[in-house]
Amino acid sequence: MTEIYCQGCGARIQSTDPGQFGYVPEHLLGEDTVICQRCYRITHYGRHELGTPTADEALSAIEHGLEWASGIILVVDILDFESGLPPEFLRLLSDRSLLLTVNKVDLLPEQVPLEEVEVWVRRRLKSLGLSKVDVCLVSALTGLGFPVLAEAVERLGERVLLVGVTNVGKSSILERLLTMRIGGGRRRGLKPTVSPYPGTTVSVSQWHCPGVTFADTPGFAPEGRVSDLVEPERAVEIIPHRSLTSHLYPAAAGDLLLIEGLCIVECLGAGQDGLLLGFTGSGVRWQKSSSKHLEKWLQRGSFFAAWEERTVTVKPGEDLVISGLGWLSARRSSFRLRLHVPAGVKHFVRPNLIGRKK
Ligand SMILES: Nc1nc2c(ncn2[C@@H]2O[C@H](COP(=O)(O)OP(=O)(O)OP(=O)(O)O)[C@@H](O)[C@H]2O)c(=O)[nH]1
Ligand SMILES: [Mg+2]
Repeated sequence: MTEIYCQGCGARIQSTDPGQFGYVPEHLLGEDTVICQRCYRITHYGRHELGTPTADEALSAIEHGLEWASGIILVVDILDFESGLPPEFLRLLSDRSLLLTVNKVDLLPEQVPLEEVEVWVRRRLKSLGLSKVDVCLVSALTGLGFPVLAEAVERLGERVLLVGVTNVGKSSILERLLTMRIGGGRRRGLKPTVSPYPGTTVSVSQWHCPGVTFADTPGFAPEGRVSDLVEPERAVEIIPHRSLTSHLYPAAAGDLLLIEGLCIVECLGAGQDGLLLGFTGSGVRWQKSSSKHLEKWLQRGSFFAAWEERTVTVKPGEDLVISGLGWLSARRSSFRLRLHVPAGVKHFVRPNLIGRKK
């Protein structure tokens, strides 16, 4: 019997185990069964079922896709840029030419010029040893940047693979590219399954268009993102979907900034009039307190098995990024900060993304 694959998530269709990916009840199996029950329920009811593929399953699907592909679109989320380029993932792509597609730029504040963001992206890539990649800034939500992306895709050959870490918008970008290539109607309403929960796409799904075949892949599971350490429902609140919010705090030694049980930033030292400007998704609450209450706040975050401390210096014009959560931008002064994060969470110091550049 020929195997059928779910067009939405790439899982092999089966009707033996509702607890596994690709399930379709037997009486619904037909020649044109192309969507599994999980994708149907995600798309129609916004449900999150059966979890996500394991990191190894995702990796093996990506490797399989890489062998097949003539060209690669590497998708990153502008709001979690560094987490989208983990070295262990880049090693898989090291001998391939890449079209880096920086998605979700609609979430940046309106006053941020995209030309400036592009310069910032190119500088960041250079510092990561990726100066040779082509770059496109897009929003799969609004369609911004897609004419340029579609033109760049023409140079990738006949087999184009979308890769990236989970939840950066690979399937959403593919959906827009498909609409540009073959229109919605001629796909009989079929589209790659998109959801706010990381880990939606399960395996490789291919989409044939005139002159090119696209393939979607599951997201590479990066290490060290706060959003991957919490329950899926909480992750959806943390990951910015509709907007980014900023929080401005004058900060001096002895101040604590609390990012809702997910991270505590202790100010050990700062110059005069120093300001910390925090950015996270709008579902994350911030609060200011004092170092003398540190123990109390750490205990409140005890749903994490362990916490870690890092001491970091952030200069004016730099951001301290907390992977999978957001970032703090130092203004007017250098800061000596002690970061309390759930064990394993990564942090980065980088030139600031938003605001005046040096
Ligand atoms: N604001 C905004 N949200 C976006 C954009 N692109 C995708 N999203 C949202 O980001 C979430 C993840 O999108 P997907 O397309 O499922 O991401 P993915 O990379 O395929 O995710 P996995 O299959 O889990 O690896 C969904 O809630 C999308 O609606 C964008 O340009 N702007
Ligand atoms: Mg996907």
